[in-house]
Amino acid sequence: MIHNITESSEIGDVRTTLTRTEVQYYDTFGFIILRNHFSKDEMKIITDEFNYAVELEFKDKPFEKDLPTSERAQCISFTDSTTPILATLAEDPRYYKIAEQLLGGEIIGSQGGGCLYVGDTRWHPDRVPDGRYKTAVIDKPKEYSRYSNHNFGCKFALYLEAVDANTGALRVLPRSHQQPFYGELRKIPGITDAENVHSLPGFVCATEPGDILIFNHSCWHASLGGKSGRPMISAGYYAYPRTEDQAQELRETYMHGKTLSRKYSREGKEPESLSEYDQNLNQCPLRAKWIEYKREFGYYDYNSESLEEELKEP
Ligand SMILES: O=C(O)CCC(=O)C(=O)O
Ligand SMILES: [Fe+2]
Repeated sequence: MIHNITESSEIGDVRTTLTRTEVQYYDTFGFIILRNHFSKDEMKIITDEFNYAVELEFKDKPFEKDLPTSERAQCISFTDSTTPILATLAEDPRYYKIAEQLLGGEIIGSQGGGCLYVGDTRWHPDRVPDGRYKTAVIDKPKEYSRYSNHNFGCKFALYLEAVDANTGALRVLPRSHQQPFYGELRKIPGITDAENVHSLPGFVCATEPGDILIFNHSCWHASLGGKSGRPMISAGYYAYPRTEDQAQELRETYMHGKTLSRKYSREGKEPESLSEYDQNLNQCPLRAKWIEYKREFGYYDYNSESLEEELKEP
């Protein structure tokens, strides 16, 4: 029984490591749910801060609850000065220590963010498709797939309201983080189409507030039936690259992230100046290290014009 494999901690237990069996479960299936990772009291504080962040975010441009999908993400940013707990969630040992364990060594974290989802989410992994950029490995044989089973990164998702199969819980395709399954899914015609969210045999990660879901960036996921404005907080980590291919993929990932944030932002462009997070005014040493790593892999290098250049013709 799964319940015996993944431990349910006592409410409010502070867990900064997983058991060996939990890591094995994550490695095998590509995701894991940690029950009661946050206590009820903590969830109250987190939810209050989140609601404040929502208020600030949508003060001038109201949330669009009638959009058909979340294609245009309605994201909420956190800052050290306005929402200090959420702004530093990725630096909480209950997150980053577990990420280090799952990614097997040095990691690169970045600021978490919030989202109010609208409608279903189509099937996708959180990884840049092969060959998306001109800079992608070019002198490899045609059948070469840059994507290996390298444990590229993971995401921590915290849903602030109970979600289940019909109300927007994340569904995942267990083991789809591994080749050849990952690549075979890419070949299924229409797999990422909106009408096919129902069609694949996903495992439903129903959660209660306080539970967190961790999934491998390569694991395919989707969701169905969420209410408009379904709140979620996420934080992502990458493994520090160990080979040139991995370094290249991370560079492309940062580049792609900027493209997406520009495409989906309401302003149609990325912010001009460093975010408050990246200024690290409180001089958090962990954050300072991650900022250096991000600099090393080009996170701060791209602007709209050079991105246009880098993007392949469709
Ligand atoms: O909750 C959802 O509907 C989608 C979440 C997702 O795709 C993600 O966090 O990467
Ligand atoms: Fe995703």
